[in-house]
Amino acid sequence: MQENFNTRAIHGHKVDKTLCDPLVTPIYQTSTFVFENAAHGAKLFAGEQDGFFYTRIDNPNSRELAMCIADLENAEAGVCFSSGMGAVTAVIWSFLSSGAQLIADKTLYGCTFELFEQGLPQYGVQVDFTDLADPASLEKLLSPKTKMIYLETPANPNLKLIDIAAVAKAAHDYNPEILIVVDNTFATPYLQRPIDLGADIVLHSTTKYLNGHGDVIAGAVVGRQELIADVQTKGLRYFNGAVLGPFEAWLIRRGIKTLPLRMDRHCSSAMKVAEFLENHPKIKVVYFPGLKSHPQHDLATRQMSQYGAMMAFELNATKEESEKFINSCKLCRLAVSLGDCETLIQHPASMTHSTYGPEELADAGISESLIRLSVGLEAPEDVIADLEQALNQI
Ligand code: 7XF
Repeated sequence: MQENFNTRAIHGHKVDKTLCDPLVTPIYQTSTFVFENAAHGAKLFAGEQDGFFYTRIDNPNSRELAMCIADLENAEAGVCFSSGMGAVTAVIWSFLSSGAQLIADKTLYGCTFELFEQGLPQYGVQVDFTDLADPASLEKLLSPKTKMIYLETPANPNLKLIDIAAVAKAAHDYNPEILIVVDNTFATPYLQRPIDLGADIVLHSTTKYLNGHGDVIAGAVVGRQELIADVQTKGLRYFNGAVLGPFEAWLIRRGIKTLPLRMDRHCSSAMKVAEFLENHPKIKVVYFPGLKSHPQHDLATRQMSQYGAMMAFELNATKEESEKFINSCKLCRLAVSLGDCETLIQHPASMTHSTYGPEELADAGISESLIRLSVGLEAPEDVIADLEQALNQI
């Protein structure tokens, strides 16, 4: 034991790690890990031996979470990020370079759209937006430069679906090297597993259902081992450095334990809310894959095990009345994000999708009057009662 107070304050007494076997993996809140000796450090850096040495490179909590999500998605490997956008950009930087062509569906989360539309052309990447729900439109765009196809299904914010197996088959028949990237945030692996349908890479904003409690921003990417090694070494390690902190990883790992229970409840409540809205005279249209009126209800039944808990709708009302309706909701909180215990309501055209111009919104099938609802875990009759009283205000 050191004699000096300052030194004792720093090195103190360390608990004997062999005395316990924690049920839950502890939070490894440390930036660096001590080497056994110089040779050990050199081996870890050279990749000749597995182990943790610096939290930006890898950390036990983020690795455990990444492996858990990969397992649930039937993927070989995974890597976590400090945001969903960190995950999106890491995939882009890892696989696309100047001269490459990216074919993307035109209905995407607003910041993903902005990255593709404004950001990537700056680096010489050709981006073609199309409606991937129409397989013929994809075949027209495929070219020797096509490196990646990117889609969300169900798409944010209008719940458009894309047949993952059909897109993967058309692209891979043309060139098996084309990477099919699916943002599976809205469905989660509990409802839909894109890798089983032919996708190469699946990514998530784990901010949403996987964490499930509205208290974390994070992302993840899963896929084949060799692809994830690229995302980890290029995308994460030096292109964007958007590493997930140990505490956030720990929280999301905890959230995933109840993912199936939460999703079952989210889905059954959402069905009740969607039916209520569809039958209300002040509602013009409801977009929810579980309703028979959804144009792709059959695809939803084939591709997803349940219909999720995201929906969008339009009122038979003026812009001012729609705004009054949103402002009148009390239990349904007026906020972006989704997949939380709390029901969240928001206006995509002026919020999550304000990166789209008016013509781009129309082209992407995002009406200016669309309202998006993320049905939470409250008693569904209370959510319905809140929507009803808000509808009564207009
Ligand atoms: O970086 P984030 O964790 O916020 O995730 C980005 C992201 C990626 N993919 C999809 C399908 C998403 O929905 C998001 C984030 N969406 C939030 C929303 O639509 O409410 C962002 C609020 S501005």
